[in-house]
Amino acid sequence: MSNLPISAELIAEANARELDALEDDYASLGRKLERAGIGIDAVKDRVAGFSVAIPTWGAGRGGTRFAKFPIAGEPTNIHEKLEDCAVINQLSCLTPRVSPHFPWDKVSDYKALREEAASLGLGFDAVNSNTFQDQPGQAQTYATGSLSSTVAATRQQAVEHNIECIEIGRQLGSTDLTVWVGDGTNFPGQQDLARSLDRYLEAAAQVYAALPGDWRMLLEHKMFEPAFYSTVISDWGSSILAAQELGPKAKCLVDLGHHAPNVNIEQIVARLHRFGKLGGFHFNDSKYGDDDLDSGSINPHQLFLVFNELVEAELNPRDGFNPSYMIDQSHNVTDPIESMISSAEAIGQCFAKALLVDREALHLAQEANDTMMAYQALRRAYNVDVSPILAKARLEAGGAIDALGVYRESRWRDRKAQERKAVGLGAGIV
Ligand code: PSV
Ligand code: MN
Repeated sequence: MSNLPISAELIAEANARELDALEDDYASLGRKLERAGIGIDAVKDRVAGFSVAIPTWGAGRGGTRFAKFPIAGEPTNIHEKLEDCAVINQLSCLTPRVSPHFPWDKVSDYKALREEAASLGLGFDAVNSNTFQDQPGQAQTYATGSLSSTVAATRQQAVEHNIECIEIGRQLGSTDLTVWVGDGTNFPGQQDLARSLDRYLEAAAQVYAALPGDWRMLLEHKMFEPAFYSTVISDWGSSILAAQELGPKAKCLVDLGHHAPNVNIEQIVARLHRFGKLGGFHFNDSKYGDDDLDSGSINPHQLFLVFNELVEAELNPRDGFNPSYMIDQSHNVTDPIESMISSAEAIGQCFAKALLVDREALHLAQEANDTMMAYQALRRAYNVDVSPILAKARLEAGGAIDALGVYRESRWRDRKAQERKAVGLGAGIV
C-alpha cells in the first residue's frame, strides 16, 4: 500500500503552473546540446536512473560540539525520519533509499520497518555501525577506542555490534555495512600507531568474516575528529591498505569532508577505482575541515570533477565498479528536508554535467598534451545550466518541477510541529 506523504494534487497543480516554462527551457537547452551532438533525452534518461541515498540522521537538525538548535516538527524517531525522507524522495525523485545508523534507529521489528519504508516509496541503503559513542548499559567503553582498543573485551563488543548491524541490515534488505571508527589519539605517544592498526585489522577481519556473500564492507576514513592527533583509518592510504588486507568485499568509502583542506579528492577517487576499491561516497561540502555543509554549496566544481572521474570510471570499469552514493551532512541552520532536496539536486546536476563532457575531445586533447583544450572540454560541460534536465526527469517520475517550492507550499514542517513532540536541546556532532 502506498502512503506517500505529500498530496498528489498539490504537486500536479504546482507542476501545471511551471510546465510551459520548463518545456521552453528544456527545448532551448535541447537545441544547444544538439549543436554539440548530444541528445538531451538520452542525458535526461541517465539522470532519471541516478539516485543518492539519504541518511536517517540527516533528517534531524545537526549540531556542533557547542550546541544544537532544534526546530519545531523535527523527527524524533525512525518512523518520523522515514516520513521526512519520503517527502524528500517524493518531491525530488532522487533519493529512494535511506541509510540507517545503529543503535540510533533500533526497533523491535525490522520486517515491519522495511514494509513501512516500502509503503513510503523507500528502500534501505548501507547500514552504519556506531562504535564512537557509548550506549546506556553498555559493558565496555569506547572512550579510548573500539575495533582498535587495547582492551580485548572492548574490541569484541565492537565486533559483535557490527555483526548485529549486518543481521539487522539483512532484514532491511541492505547489502553494505559502512564502518567508521572514531578510534585515534589526542597525544603523541598515547598509543602505538602501528599496533593500533594491527588490532583494528584483526577485529575488522572478524566483522568481514560475518558478511553474507553479496555484501560489502565500506571502510570510511577520516583524518581528525573526535581524535585530533591521529586516527586509525586516517586517510585513503590507510583505508585502501586495510581494504586490500581484508579482502575483495572490503571497499573504501570517501566522505568528502574527511580530508585535509585542498586535497585533490577527484584524484583519490581515480586511484581507488584503479585498484578496484572504490566503494562509495558520503557527499557533503566543506570550507575548513569536516564542516558537513550542504553538498555543492562551497565547491560545486570539485563535486563536478569527482563525477567526471566517476563517468571515466564507468567507461573503464574495474572489479565490480558499483559505488554507493549517499549524502552525509549536518543541517545546523536549515530545515533538513530543504537541505537534502537542494543537495540531491546539486549532486544530480554534477552527474548530468559530467555526462555532457565531450570525452572524445577530452581524450584527444589529453593525448596531444593540448592542456587548454582538455581543460575547455571540462569547462564547456561545467558551464551548462542542466537544471531543466533534472526538472524534466523529476516531472516524468511524478515529482515536483519546483521541489522546494512545493515543499514550502505543503506546510509540512508546520503541520508536523503540531503532531510531533519537541526534540530536546543539547549538543552533538552527527
Ligand atoms: C563521521 O564524521 C561520519 O561521517 C560517519 O559517516 C558517521 O557515521 C556519520 O558521520 C554520523 O556521525
Ligand atoms: Mn560520513
